[in-house]
Amino acid sequence: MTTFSGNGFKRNSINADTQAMLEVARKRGIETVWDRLAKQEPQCGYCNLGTSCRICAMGPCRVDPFGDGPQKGVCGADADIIVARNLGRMIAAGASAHSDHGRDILETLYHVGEGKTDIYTVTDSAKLKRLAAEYGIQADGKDDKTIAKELAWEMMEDYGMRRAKLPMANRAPKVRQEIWDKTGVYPRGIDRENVEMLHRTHMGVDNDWVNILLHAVRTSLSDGWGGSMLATELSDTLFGTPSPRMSQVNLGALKPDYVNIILHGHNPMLSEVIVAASQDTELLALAKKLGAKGINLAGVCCTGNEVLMRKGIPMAGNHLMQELVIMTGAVEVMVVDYQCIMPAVTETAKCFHTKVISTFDKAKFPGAEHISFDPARALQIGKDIVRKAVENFANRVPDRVFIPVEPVPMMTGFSIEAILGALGGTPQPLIDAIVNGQIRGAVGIVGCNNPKIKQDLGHTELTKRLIENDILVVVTGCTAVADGKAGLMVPEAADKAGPGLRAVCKALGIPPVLHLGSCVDNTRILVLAAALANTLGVDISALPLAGAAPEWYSEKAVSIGTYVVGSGIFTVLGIAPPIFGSPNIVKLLTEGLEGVFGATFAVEPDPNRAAVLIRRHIEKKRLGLNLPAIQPDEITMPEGELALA
Ligand code: BF8
Ligand code: SF4
Repeated sequence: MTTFSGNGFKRNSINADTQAMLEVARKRGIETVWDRLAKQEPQCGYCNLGTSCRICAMGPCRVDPFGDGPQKGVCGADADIIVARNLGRMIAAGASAHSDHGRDILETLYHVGEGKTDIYTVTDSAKLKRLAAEYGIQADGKDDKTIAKELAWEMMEDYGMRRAKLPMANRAPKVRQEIWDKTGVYPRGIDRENVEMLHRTHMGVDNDWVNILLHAVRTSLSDGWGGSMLATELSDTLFGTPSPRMSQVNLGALKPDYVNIILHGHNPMLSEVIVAASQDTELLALAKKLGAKGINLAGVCCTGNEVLMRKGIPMAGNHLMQELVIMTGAVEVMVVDYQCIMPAVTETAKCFHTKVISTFDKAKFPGAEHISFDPARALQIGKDIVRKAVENFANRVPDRVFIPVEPVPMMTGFSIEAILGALGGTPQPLIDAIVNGQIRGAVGIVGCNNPKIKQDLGHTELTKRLIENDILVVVTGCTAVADGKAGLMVPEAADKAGPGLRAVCKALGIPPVLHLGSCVDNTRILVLAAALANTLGVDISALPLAGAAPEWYSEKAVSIGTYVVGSGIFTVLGIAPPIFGSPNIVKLLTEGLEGVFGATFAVEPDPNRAAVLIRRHIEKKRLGLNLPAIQPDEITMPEGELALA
């Protein structure tokens, strides 16, 4: 597989802020993720193919499917079994990460119900009541606290083994649910599917690679239609359902004369409280006394997306920016919760006055100060953290502060409720625009940064090609930050879209690229797809939709990609997953799944080529629905030099 780490900062990122900070890193001899990747190269070929196994102590084993080396591990597992087991475990880890995040939010809802928190409350009472109805809870005459407690108690069952079916999976079209029933992948308990995945992939349990992969799909569905969906819905219930608003993105989100606090990770519980604590008059007065103009918050990764969507807090950067943010010398505290936080951040912080504060007992970082988060004392903990940041402003070295760029505006806050609101309350105008061909279809571009691909190139090039082709793009996670930095998420970016999409965006005053939130909020895409399919009376797989993860790195992204395909949406990956040691599994995932779930994966690192694959797929689906369409094979691959070459 081609990698694009290369030498020279311009090969590492398309962004001026990244390039400027990499120059700082070079001058000061600070190691970054790109340096560490270079030291790892060449990376293990067996691991890249997915054919190494260290599940048991008879190993570690490697099988060599294309050479003269061993064809089986010590236990007799061949390439198919080893690749399937490894992939199943990746999906279980990703699904567990999302779902355990959901569990933390769920426990907070329960605490709210019991009156055991100092700040949390139900913010979206209407959503609470809708969820209660979905779970068969009688809400009439009950106050929000009582409903919250009863709903949380019911939802706790989603994690266990009493359910035959996860209730929120019922949001999928009936015909999709029948596919899940027929193939035996209808998700039951969230924890159950994850534990069963680990059980099946113990040595000597499930040795049928197809059977392993079917359970991997079931596990991912328990994430998409379970743990992640619950995390999104309950975060909206507690902290408010997002609505469109303007904010800013890139390293310019830091302010030179302010106390800067970076919110990094995924769980919005603490960051929401820090937003409140940063407005505390006593702390603001202290900041002024110490010479700061005020207290400024900025996000990194998905905690950033959560507070950007709901509060308009600016976003300093996506995944590959986490070390570089500290190198501005302008960060007093980086507060971390969990997921995607490189252990390297505490090393980088040692070169500056920045304090890293870890907050969840399940995610400790050597070199960080740990303040144990407790929902019962959340506001007090938030204030303690903000105070530490304010006091640390005194330790800042002004000569070292370097914020290389001005921030770029971006529009955020497109929950499904907000999208429907912009459309006048029903999905019909969007359906009409798709039916008449003004909009050809819609694509969710999601996922990470990966230093193997020039930062943000995959996201932004694919996005540009799709909107030029009148394809509406919805984004989450690090893609949202990439497209925001590239100026694609303001209403004026409609000028970069094809004529049909441009007209729709201008009429509604929205960008051609809509920010749906963090990575758990990919479930908003499932809900939107289900709503469109249900309105049209078809399955999700019949719709002109696709997914893409151009720069993915995380196990969570593998779970997302799998539940998206398992829900009937074709998905293109920009980084090859570790499956190519098993031609059988490659064939199943890229062709065979079509006959089972009505959707497949494709792997295409070049965003221009990925755009062509997606455009062809969308036109094929349009033909299937008898909508005006172009013959898919009339859409050709671009000639000449590829964008990534
Ligand atoms: O959950 S996109 S690098 S930050 S894994 Fe992580 Fe990937 Fe970013 Fe959010 Ni999602
Ligand atoms: Fe080797 Fe089999 Fe053990 Fe894996 S499970 S390490 S292939 S013996």
